[in-house]
Amino acid sequence: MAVDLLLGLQWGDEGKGKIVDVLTKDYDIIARFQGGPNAGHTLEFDGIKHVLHTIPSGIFHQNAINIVGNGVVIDPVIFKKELDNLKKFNIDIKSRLLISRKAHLILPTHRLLDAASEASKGKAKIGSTLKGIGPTYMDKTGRNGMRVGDLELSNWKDRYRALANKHEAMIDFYNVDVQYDLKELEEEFCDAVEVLKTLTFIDSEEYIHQAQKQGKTILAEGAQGSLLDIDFGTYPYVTSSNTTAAGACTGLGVAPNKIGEVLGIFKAYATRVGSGPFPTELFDEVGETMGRVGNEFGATTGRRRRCGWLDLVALKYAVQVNGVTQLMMMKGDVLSGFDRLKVCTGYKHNGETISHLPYNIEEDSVTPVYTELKGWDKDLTKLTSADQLPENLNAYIEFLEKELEVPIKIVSVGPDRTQTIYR
Ligand code: 2SA
Ligand code: MG
Repeated sequence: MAVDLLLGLQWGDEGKGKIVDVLTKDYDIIARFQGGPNAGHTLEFDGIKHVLHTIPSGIFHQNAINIVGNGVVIDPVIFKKELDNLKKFNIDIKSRLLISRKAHLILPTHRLLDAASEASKGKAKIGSTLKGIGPTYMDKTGRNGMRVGDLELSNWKDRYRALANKHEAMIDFYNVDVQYDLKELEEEFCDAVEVLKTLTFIDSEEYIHQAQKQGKTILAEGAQGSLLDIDFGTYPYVTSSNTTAAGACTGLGVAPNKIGEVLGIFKAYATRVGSGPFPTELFDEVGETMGRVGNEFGATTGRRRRCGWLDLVALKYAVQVNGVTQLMMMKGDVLSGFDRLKVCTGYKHNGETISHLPYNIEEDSVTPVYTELKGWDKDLTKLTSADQLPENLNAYIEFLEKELEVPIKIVSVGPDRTQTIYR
């Protein structure tokens, strides 16, 4: 069986966690392929809200196997906290959650390096989640990293020490004010490593290959969004992994010809957390309302998310880079009550109107060109089927489908599992 992908098409926080949870009933295996505890995947059902960071969003389903793939970076300390939060749900973690030996480890000093790097950048900081993501991927590509499989070696602490020593020298080099008690952090790290070691480590590419041969259905769950991709995002204001479709191939060891459906998920408006360009950002009451009604706060850091109109230029780019075959529109309910809605369908750039994403989308380089559509008033949160959607929302959806040339198959009308409409 081919592996289906579920990807965020904007700057993250599109609602991937919710959709994976909704779709898991159709899949045997859910696999994360990139990112780490910078992600905040929010799931709501039975009146409880869960936030996952490293653990795949299929964990609440009894029959699904969840895999943390080789492309992911794991912080044992945060991982342990996630496991602690799950304890009360009596999930058989050992048989349902499998970890790739090739996934890299986030050390406490990676987190400190992230903080030092951000502090040294001053106003130009990336606005990272300070989870050590960048420095860990730097060690991976620099061929210095520690992997989960290394924890099976008797001398793993020596390897840890050698890498941490190097990091300490690098932190000094930054010459910024980062306060820390490394001894305490190391104790916490070593305790958490022991917990991690109680889980099942696997060669996940082999496991997935065999599962495919046996006809198992597999969904690869992306984290962050396409515009935060290290290659195709708004560099340098991006995360340090490939969040796009190709990242699932390298992050799980799945061949490109074994990829099936590519499910692209987007919000009916746009948000961004952290620094970096955002052409359709709103600084007025409209943006403020989107943030308030949509509860737009970082699920990992609690930071307020910036809000703006839907950017179809950027969304088309993401659809193209990922080869999206089906779209899912989230948070349409948040737009209820606006008289008119704007959608960015082009940019003014160097005196021309363009409909593709140029190299630079910094503020003074592009000005959005908007198409206006009629809004709707109806509260969508109680709707259960597509025939109940208000006319103007249908017109909004059809406009987007025409522009993006991909069908919108799911319209989400609230955070709960049940608030999901199929078209
Ligand atoms: P990092 O920590 O090195 O990956 O940060 C680099 C940039 O990537 C952004 N980023 C994110 N953007 C949206 N959502 C993310 N996850 C959390 C959430 C974020 C939070 O679900 O809300 O709680 O703040 C996420 N992770 C990374 C980050 O803001 C930087 O712009
Ligand atoms: Mg999120």
